[in-house]
Amino acid sequence: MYDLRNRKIGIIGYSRTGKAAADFVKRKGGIVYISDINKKIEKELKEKGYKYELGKNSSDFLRETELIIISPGVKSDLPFLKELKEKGKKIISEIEFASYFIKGRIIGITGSNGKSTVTSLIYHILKESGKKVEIVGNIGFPFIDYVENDADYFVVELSSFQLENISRFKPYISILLNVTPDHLDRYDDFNEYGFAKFNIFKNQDENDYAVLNKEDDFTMKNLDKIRALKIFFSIEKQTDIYGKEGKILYKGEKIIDIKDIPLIGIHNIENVMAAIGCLKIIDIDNKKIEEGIKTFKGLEHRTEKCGERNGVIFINDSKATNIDATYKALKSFKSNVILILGGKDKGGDFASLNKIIKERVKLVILIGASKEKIKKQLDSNIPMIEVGGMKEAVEKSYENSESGDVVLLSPACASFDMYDNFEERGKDFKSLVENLIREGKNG
Ligand code: UMA
Ligand code: ADP
Repeated sequence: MYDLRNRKIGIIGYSRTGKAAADFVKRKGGIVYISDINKKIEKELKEKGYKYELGKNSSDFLRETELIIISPGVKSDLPFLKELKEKGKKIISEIEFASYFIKGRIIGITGSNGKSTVTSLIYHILKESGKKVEIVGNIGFPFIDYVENDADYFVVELSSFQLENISRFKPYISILLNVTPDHLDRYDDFNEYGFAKFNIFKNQDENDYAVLNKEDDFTMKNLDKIRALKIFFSIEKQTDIYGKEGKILYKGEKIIDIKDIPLIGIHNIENVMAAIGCLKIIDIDNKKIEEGIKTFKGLEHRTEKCGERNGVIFINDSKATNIDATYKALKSFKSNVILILGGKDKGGDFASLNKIIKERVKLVILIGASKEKIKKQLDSNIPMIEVGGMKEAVEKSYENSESGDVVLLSPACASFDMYDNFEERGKDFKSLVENLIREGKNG
């Protein structure tokens, strides 16, 4: 336990993470220094009695501080951070800071896609099994807000951004679901991104565990960097956790029939396998795992069925903010898909969707800021139309559909060109679909 009394703690970024960290430091008697490029937060900072600099982030303002907590949205390679490091300042992420104050064990979940689903599923089953457990991290609940709760396990969703600045953070169980291109607007290249994720293993030793995807190339190429005991899952090969004759097996024992998994898509079978790996390490019994999977509702905005009109099914996959998530969503439907694609590009290569689009998609509806780039990268013989916004996208999708089709919003892009976040985008889509269905009933 770290004594924060009268310690000068710098916090870079004052949004969800920074606010939570500042509240904690203040409560523990520390002196808070906030640095944020956003000028609009001055009133709140004054009221709280924090020291602050707004409109910029400078090394000069933070020079008096002893420890600096950096928000995940702030890039780690900014010049002022380099200056601070040269002055010997310790810069850590909020998950590292939080880990100094907990008694329970950390289950860390990272990967390009599936983190929130697996984090929620593990939390659900541990809770149902009577464990004292908290769900925290990138999923939207800053870890530091929960450190004083009495928990056996903290199930922590971890982004590559959070993992960039750790020094002692050490999960008991680390899960790496997959490493596929994402956030290439923040990283120089794919390797840099992948190795940020690999930081999850950095402090683990032979007494810890790593749950790994045998089908993931980046993971398999870098196994030598993992000291923890390895447990593998695979949808293709026989390994610790795998599928056989319609069942998921753990070291030969049946856990669940695949048909009983209430989530759509092969990617969710992988997610269930990863969760099983973790739950078996902490000795949850097979019956509880099976029941927990069956009663897991899935998360909003992830291949979520949100309506049907005249045999046309609408799926909201607004959380698909990168190419692989959209690829996996398309793999979940055999054919007759009308795909709504586009938004704010994160540097992905849309050409890698050409093959699966040709196999399964009858029409692509392009929306958002990346329309032109996508149009250039997709093969010109793929039927595509451009629309002005989500309302038109939903209207056109229905006009062009027939019974048996699936209208899939799976944008492969961030939402920030049109919305505040992916949740708003998904909600907008769902309410437009609801209207369409209501119109159908009324007329
Ligand atoms: N800021 C600066 N200087 C900069 C950049 C930003 O001062 O150079 C300031 C901004 O003005 C703002 C603050 O920093 O006030 C923003 O901080 P933030 O972007 O870290 O946002 P938080 O609200 O603290 O949310 C973060 C995560 N956001 C990001 O990683 C971008 C949330 O993940 C997370 O839920 C939350 O912490 C709680 O842990 C969101 C996310 O999009 C969901 N994550 C990415 C993803 O899932 O793909 C990684
Ligand atoms: P994350 O928290 O990593 O963004 P989510 O569980 O929120 O993951 O899912 C994000 C998107 O990725 C959704 O579109 C979802 O359908 C898709 N997805 C979920 N699990 C996987 C997986 N294992 N592999 C690829 N895509 C996935």
